[in-house]
Amino acid sequence: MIMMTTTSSTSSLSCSAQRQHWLVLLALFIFVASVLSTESSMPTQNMSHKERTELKEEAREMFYHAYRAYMENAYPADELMPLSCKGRYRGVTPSRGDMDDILGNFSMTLVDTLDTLVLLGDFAEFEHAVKLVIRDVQFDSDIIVSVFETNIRMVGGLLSAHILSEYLQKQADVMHWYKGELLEMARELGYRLLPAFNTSTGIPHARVNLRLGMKDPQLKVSRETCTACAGTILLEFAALSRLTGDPIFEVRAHAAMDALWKLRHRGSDLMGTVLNVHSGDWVRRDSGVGAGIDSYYEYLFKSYVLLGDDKYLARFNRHYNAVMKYVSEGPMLLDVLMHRPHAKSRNFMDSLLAFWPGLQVLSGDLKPAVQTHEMLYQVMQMHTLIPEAFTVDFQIHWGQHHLRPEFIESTYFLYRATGDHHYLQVGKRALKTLQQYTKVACGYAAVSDVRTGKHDDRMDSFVLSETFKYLYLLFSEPQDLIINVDEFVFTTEAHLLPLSIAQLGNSTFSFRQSDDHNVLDFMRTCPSSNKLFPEKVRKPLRNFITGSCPRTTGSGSGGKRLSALDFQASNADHLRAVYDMGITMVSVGDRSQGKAKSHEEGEMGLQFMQEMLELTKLQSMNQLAQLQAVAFALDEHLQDWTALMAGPSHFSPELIGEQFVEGDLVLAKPIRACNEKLTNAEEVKGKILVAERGDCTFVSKARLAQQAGATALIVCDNVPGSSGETQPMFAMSGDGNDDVLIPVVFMYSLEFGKLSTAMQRRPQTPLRVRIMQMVEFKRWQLAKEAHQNETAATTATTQKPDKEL
Ligand code: DMJ
Repeated sequence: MIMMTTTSSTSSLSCSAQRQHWLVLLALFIFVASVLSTESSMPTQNMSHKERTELKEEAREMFYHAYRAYMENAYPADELMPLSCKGRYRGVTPSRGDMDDILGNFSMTLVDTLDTLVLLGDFAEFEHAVKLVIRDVQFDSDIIVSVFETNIRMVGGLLSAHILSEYLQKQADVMHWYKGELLEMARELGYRLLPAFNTSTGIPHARVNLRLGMKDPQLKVSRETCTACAGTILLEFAALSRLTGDPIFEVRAHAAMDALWKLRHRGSDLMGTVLNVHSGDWVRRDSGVGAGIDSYYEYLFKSYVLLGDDKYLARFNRHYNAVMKYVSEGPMLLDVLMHRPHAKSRNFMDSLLAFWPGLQVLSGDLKPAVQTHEMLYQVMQMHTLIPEAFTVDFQIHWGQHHLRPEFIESTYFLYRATGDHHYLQVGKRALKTLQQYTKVACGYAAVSDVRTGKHDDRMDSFVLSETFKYLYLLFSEPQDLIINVDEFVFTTEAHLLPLSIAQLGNSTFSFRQSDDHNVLDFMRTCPSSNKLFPEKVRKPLRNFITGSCPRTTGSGSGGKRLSALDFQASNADHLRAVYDMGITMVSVGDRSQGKAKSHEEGEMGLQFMQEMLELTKLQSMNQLAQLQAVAFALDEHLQDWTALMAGPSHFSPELIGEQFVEGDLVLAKPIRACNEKLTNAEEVKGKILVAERGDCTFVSKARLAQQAGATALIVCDNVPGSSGETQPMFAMSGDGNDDVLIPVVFMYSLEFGKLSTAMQRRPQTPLRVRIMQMVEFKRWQLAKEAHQNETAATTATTQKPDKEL
């Protein structure tokens, strides 16, 4: 899944100007922490065997409720639409855009689900389903599909079903008619994906036409893919090669992994999220462990486990250390820029990263796994279902819930590693919540917004292949399962590939299994509950979320939130509002308690407090993002300046430290700056150009501005009402080329509206602005104020003797 910024057509260039004030403090502030511990730290109660068995059976029923709904109402479609209670077919059901690249009209949900039937011990249904797949599923369709999704869901599903069919033949004396048909289907599908690997880097295209390969005219412009998309191939392709004896798949997948490894940032060891498959240039340099990257890291580690090649462990360790150094912040995992790893690139986390604790468990790093899992559990309790994305203060960023497996997957691995019944209780809560909020008459429905609980007509195939599988596994005991899951690697889609695949070897692949890294031993070295006490790790985090300061959308009285910049200490309403926020202002009346000696010293005290507050703000800004500022003077004499928040870009030079660009503003004509030339190019020379978002890429607007001789470009949003106060600021992506030499910044509509109002106020005089780092603007202001205060103090002292005389 790649996150993209979107454009829409309307424009908003005006909004009432609002004067911003720096904080003026009239009393000494004492902050009263309003963080109260609400939960006791009682250790988790053990779950009885009876309850655990009941939950296991409930998980099984959940699976069948969804499976039957699909088989009876949707099969042979790829997915069930649980609200319409019918199948979703590519080219027939109204398109959802790129999201439909998952669908290939190849009965995806059934193929994805086959091995879950075996884990549930339902051999009869498994046999029936395998026969259906062999009879009905075909791949010769003129359809463009996602290479990544087709690999993990279809190739992985077919392979694990093949492996389990042969296993059942031997162990359960069934399916004697089976002659490897599923493996042949996997091989055929593998061949249909191969044309995507014909790139100069060896990194596969994101999409391929099942029948025409890359010859589909729609794929002519294809060049961008995500790191996870290209780096989540090897497990399935290696298994395919080892099982069929045809090395091509494994060779191609190794080459893709090698090419990706070369693209890591040599300084930080981090990867970006989107890249160009031909040039190998990064298109998005955001680096985290969630959407766009997640399973690349997972496959490095699991390739080592499955294939025994030490190089993958070494690579995983390099990336892992980098992630723990730059991305991990306590229990949180926050994206940074791969080339500027100390700069956070966004202030929200997506739900896909919930797989990370499970991977940490497998790699043996249990403590941070326990911590991140605990944070996610609290997010779940706070919003009932984990939203698709949530902010650093745990508010909803994207409200959808797609019934994803990642959190339950990590819960399962943590339980296996620790034996701590807390994880059974977490699983119970997750299960009951799914029952209460997502079960519908025809299966289980995703939720379009966890705030309203409104259902979405969508049940992805991973609900059956992963979500219910991990739930069932969590509550089952080894004797409940026909296979020993410890002898298998779970792919990213939870398909089972046996560790014994390594022994099959491959004629073209040099396979080394060193004594130092015995795979089975390694898999079993996870610390056990005897040595580690997850309760102790979780306990300090119990109130992690309740103890943070959630972003409020309105004041207690229902009005707009009072921001620090608007605060006026002489305003009684503001004083009441800060009091309501838990800030107590105490007027100290007794010298023994620290009363200022004189009015002047009181003033100094106030200044000191003000500086402290400013410094705190500066620090948090530094941490959050490399925020840019578009500053302009509020008066004609350029004395009183204010700054508006703006976002940087990945493709233009950064303004660092004291660097700034100052100039008069001029609006692009046409305003979107997407044509070949600006009609007011002459006027633009030497000025700061403003263009509106939309119709073409950010970087092409930048090139046009540069061509016309602008000294900088401000891109303003085209979504009315958008603001950096309510949505995260981001860095604009480029196309991997470094030809833009002027600074380019982005402003949301509300912020730009203030600039626009200032321009309109004096239509005859061009508005002069300064683009710089926000943190530098604050420093500049502080220095200016300090200088003014100093001058005022000197004047006062020189006047004093006269007065006293
Ligand atoms: C699944 O298809 C896989 O787990 C993939 O790696 C990530 N996304 C979905 C589930 O959320």
